[in-house]
Amino acid sequence: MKSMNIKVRAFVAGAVGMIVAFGIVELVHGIVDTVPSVLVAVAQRVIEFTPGGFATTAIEVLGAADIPVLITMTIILTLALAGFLAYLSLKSRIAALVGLVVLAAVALASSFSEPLFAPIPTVITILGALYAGSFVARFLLNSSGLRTVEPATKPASPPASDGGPRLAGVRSKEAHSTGGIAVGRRNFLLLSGGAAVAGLAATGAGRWLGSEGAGEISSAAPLPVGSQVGSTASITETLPPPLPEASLDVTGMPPLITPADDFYLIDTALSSPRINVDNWTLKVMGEVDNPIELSYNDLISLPTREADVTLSCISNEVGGGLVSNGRWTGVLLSDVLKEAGVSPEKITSASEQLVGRSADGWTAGFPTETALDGREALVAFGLNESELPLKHGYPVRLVVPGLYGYVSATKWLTELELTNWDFDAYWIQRSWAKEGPIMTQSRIDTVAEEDSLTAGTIQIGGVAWAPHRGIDRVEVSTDDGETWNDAQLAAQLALDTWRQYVYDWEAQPGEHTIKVRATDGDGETQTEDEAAPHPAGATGYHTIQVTVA
Ligand SMILES: Nc1nc2c(c(=O)[nH]1)N[C@H]1C(S)=C(S)[C@@H](COP(=O)(O)O)O[C@H]1N2
Ligand SMILES: [Mo]
Repeated sequence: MKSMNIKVRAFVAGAVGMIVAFGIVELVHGIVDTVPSVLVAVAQRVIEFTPGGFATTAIEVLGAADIPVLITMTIILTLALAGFLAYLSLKSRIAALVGLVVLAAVALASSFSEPLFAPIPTVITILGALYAGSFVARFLLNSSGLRTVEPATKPASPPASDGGPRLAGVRSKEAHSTGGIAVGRRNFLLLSGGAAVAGLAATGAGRWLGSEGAGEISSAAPLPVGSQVGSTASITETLPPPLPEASLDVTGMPPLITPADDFYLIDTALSSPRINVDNWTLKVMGEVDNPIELSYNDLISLPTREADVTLSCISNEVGGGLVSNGRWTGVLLSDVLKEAGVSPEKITSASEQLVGRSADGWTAGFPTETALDGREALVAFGLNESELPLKHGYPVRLVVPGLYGYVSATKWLTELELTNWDFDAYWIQRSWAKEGPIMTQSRIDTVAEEDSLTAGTIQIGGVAWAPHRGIDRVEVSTDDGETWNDAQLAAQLALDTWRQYVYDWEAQPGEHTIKVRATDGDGETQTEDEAAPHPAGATGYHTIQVTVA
């Protein structure tokens, strides 16, 4: 059996030490909410510090996969770095120590930017984990005889043939009187593997414990409204179930109201802030007469209502899935602002922007006017008659009809600030358009390019949306836009929601290019000009090519 190269052994020892360190932090994080996951924290800082263009591309390209990809990259880089440091420690303890201090500094700084962290437990955990990790790495190095063998005690061994120093301990076990328990490759691998498994098990246990806790925090429980002891809350306005006429019975049509589990998901949070509703407050501050801080009970004591609102992400491609329709429960944003003394007449240039800020420091801003113009902008705490799911902003978020999520729909909401227009919120700083009205769009849902179609009646259907303007007309073309046919429309559920359409196409065999276009309630037909999502939202007609047999 050939000995393992020194470099490889040192590298493995360092990486294994890091796995152990990660395991310790993850385990503590799973038990203690206020000690952040250092992995998530570091990856989160990477997201925040990457230039907008890159972050944006990553989000567009990777979509929901951005989280696992980023975490995996962070893990690989950190393990590689730790391996290198272990190797470096063979040549210069000082250099390795400096590297370790830098690692500790990065871990601490990243964790300190996480929402809801507690400084002292976090410092103890991170330093403890790094100490334990380097102890394990050192033990593994010692077990290889790498760190303890003095040149004088080296047994006579053939000169290294690969240019590097040969591993002394591998062939001669008696040589290490200085404390190293020299082991062969098999035992080294066993020891390393054991330590790595322990680290991974700790990580798994931490993840499991953490997810248990998250389950308790938001289990999509029924809304607490009206059932809170000592609360005056009651739903003052509930909506009747959607009329049957609002839904078309066509195979492949998305449900009129998107189930919470299927609601599209976009945010920069690698792990959702876990907020205890008993400690949660909403501050209304900035240029207001009467700054206030509402508890959850204060909030739900205001008149509550339901509203059907379609939410869309500006990153949605034409024909894409980053759009969903929810039945939201909440308090009118205008009612919350009124509590702070805000009224339309008092808006000045100093207070013309309303900025929502989240527990994780994310921001979104839109014209204050929009909150007061009569639309059902909500400080929402419910989705589809249940509490907001953790990922969709539990306990409280904003929903503003007609605006893309990036300028309006702050999840895990903790602050509303009235300020001037100069303030640039999160995605504006990263080069997206300052204002984000949702573009009129339509999508073909019931027919896809890969479907095998046969001649006869084919139902081309889907959804069209222009939140707060409504949809007046949808047309379908089956000849690449030469001629257009009016689609049948379902009843409009609300001005702020999408609308289903269907066109019964008498299909002939051959190749066909199908297009759809919608006209909003103002009589404006969506533009044919194709634009990418960046910077102001995708435009163009959803187009598919089909073959009919
Ligand atoms: N705190 C926070 N809120 C946020 C975001 C975010 O990154 N952080 N993303 C916004 C964006 S870009 C969109 S499109 C919507 C998406 O809401 P959803 O995930 O509930 O569909 O949330 C908005 N609210
Ligand atoms: Mo978005």
